[in-house]
This record gives sequence, structure tokens and C-alpha cells, in this order.
Amino acid sequence: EYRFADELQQTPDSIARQEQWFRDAKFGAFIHFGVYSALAGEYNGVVPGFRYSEWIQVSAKMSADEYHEVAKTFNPVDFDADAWAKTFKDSGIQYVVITSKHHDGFALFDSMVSDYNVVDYTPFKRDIIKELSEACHRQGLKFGVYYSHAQDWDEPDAPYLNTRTKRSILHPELPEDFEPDFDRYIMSKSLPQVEELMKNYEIDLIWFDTPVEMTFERAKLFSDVVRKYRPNCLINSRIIHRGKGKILQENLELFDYVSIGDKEVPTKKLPLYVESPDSVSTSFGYKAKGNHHYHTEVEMIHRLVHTVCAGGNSLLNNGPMGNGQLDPEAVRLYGVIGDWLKVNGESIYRTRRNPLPERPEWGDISVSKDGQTLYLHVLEWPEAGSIELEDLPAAVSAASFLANGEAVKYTQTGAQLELMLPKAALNPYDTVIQLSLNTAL
Ligand code: H57
Repeated sequence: EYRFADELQQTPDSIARQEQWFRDAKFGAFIHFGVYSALAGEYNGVVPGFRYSEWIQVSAKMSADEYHEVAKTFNPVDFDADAWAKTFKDSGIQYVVITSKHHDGFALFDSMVSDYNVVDYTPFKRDIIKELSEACHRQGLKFGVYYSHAQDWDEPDAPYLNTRTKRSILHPELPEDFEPDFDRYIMSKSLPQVEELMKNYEIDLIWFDTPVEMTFERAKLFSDVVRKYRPNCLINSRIIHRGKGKILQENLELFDYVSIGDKEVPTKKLPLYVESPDSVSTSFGYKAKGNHHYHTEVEMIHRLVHTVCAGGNSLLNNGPMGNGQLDPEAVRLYGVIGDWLKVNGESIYRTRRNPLPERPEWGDISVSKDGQTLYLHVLEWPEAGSIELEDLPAAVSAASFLANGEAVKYTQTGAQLELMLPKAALNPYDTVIQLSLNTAL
């Protein structure tokens, strides 16, 4: 978990960049797609216990050469960027972030810097980043790329996250006295590839991940190249910070918003604008076998609501399959969220974090940007027939269900509000009540 000091201040530039679209968007799709998608959690009959299928090169102890043999057969023939973008659009998603290069080092775009990419290295030969960026923009979706700027298991010079990732397994051909040189890797691959992405594609956001051995000076090289080509492109905090620990004020010039821990759902309101990298399942990459399960419908909607009410976006991951089709269970769960948003979207999009001091025990609270409308998300329907709100520093002028506009009976005594509710919830996941206020909060 992150620790946030209340006095941290994002730069005016970062706030302005976020306000262009990001703070209103709330719901994005994260996509983990690559060579590992085709393995689907299994290599040579072995299903490693580690839950993330995108880590199979390490968890199945594959050398880089062995992984290359799999990469050479990567051929997602059913990939249809327009079909993906339409599915996301129909589910209420506002932006898409796809792995342009994960820790395995394999790029999903046409790179002049390294031919270890989908166009030059595989029979598929199509530029997935180009096709998907264009399809997303045609649908009016913002488009972002994940890029692993520090870890790269294909490059002997790149640093590793932990001791389980062994250079001697990935690169047995290296002499024993091999001295890795991180800056040589940055200057020869990761920095020039980020420059290619910025120059050659329409990119609205870049999602760096796992900044092992990332100093301020190194991270600044990346933020400078992003700012040089695409001044409006958002940068996430993992350019320099991991998904845990303390955020430093002096690093806030390097990024625009904070990525909290993987699959972390914020439980209290947060001082900086955040994004939660969530997933529909226990893995990010597609997994057909092994230690793996999906979230339920109710979990999905509650996770989105809590994230938004704490002051952030949910970047909800799906792992497409090796044939290029989306995972049907991910599509189904996105659809459930999308159907709920079609009725209740006003309580999510363009809202701001809960302005009251506490989160109520029956659910959570968001507020319209102008502070005039509170949205009460009743996540646990009360058996008692009523819910209460304490410490409400404004008079209520009207209360109604967002889904059908029907009035909700209430009594207000000072800062104490009681709402009388029917026996049954209007929605099995989250029934939203909107309160009009006489004073903006
Ligand atoms: O891309 C997703 C997510 C957004 N961040 C990545 C993940 O792949 C980083 C996750 N880091 C997880 C992690 C922490 C320790 C090691 C992995 C094999 C056996 C054990 C490990 C790997 Fe561990």
C-alpha cells in the first residue's frame, strides 16, 4: 500500500493534463497481451504456481532462447482491433491501456530499435499498437501504452525485481563475470523505444511499471522524452515509484497521477488523484489452467465504486487469448459493469471523491463536480428499511433513485439524515440515490 502525505502537491501542469479527460473518465480497460497469452499459464506441460501468466518466462524458468521459440510462433490471427474497441466502448470504458512491451521484452509495435517485436519476429507481422490506437480513437476512446522501462528479461543489462529472476537461467550463454550495465540498456533499448512510441503513434497516456533501480535522473530521461513529443500525454507514478511505499514530493514533476498497488482497492479517500490497476481475474495475462479465478459481478461493481468514491479511476484488466480474441468471461464481466453504468453512469463519470469525513457502512459516496449532488451508493441493502448519513453539512432539497427518478422519503435533523427505503434493492449490486443539496460540498 502507498503512504500519502496530505501536504503532497501535484504540479499545476499535471493537474491541468489530468483535467483534460482523465479525472472525468473513471473507467479504463487495461490489456495484457503478448507471447505469454499464447502459453495461457502452461509451458511444456508444466503449470507454475505463480498466479500471473505474464510472468511465465520466469516462473517456468525459461531461457531467453526458449522463449524466443515461442515468440516465433505468436500468431493471433483473430485479432480485430475494431471489435475490441467496440466491446470496450459498449461497456462504458473511456480509455484503453495495452502492454506495448511487458517484462519479457517483446514489443507489440513495429520497432527499428529492436527486431524482437510482433512485426519483425512473428508470422503475424501486423502492428498491434498501431491498429488498436486507431480503432480506439475511432470509437472516441483515449489510448495508452504500458511500457516496462526497467525490467526486460531479454536484455542481460536490465535489472531484475527479485532473486527468483536469475540472469543465469535467462541468459546461460553469458560469461560468469558478466557485468550488467543498466544505463547501456536504457540508452540502447528502453529510452529509444519510448521515443518511437511517442513519435510514431497517437498516445494519450504511458503506463510505466516496476521501476527497479530507477533513480530520479534515469526517470527524468523518460519523462523528458514523453513531454518533448507529446506534452499532453499522461505519465503514471511507476516511472519512479513502485505500487507501495512513500511518494516523494520531488518526484511529482516526473509523473501526473499515482498508480496504487496492483489490484488494490482504496478504502479511504486519497489526497492525490489515483488509478487502481485492477483485473477481472487473479492474473493479468490470459490463463487457461492453474491457480486462477475470476471476480464475481458484484465484486467488480463494488471495486469500481469504492475506487471512484476514494478519488480515482479503475483501470480494469483483461487478458486476451493467444488467438487474438478477447477472453469471453472478461467480456461478460465488462458487459455487466457496462449495463449498470448505462443506468447509473451519472454517479461515476465526472464525479469527485466522497466529500464527507467518513465512508458509510452501507456503501460509499461520490459527488458531482459542482458539489451540488451527492450520490449514495447503497452496496449493502438495509434490512431495517432505512439508512443514515451523519455529518452532512448541507441541507437536502430532494432525494430520488437515480435508476427511475422516484422520490425517496427522508428526514433531516441538523447534520443527521435518515432515508426510508423499500424492502428490496432496485439493483443487485448498487442502488444509487441522488441527493440535491442547497449548498455545494
Ligand atoms: O503487469 C502486471 C502488473 C500491472 N504489474 C506487474 C504485473 O505483471 C508486476 C507484478 N510484479 C509482481 C511480482 C512481485 C514479485 C514477483 C512478481 C515468479 C515467481 C515469483 C515471482 C515471479 Fe514474484
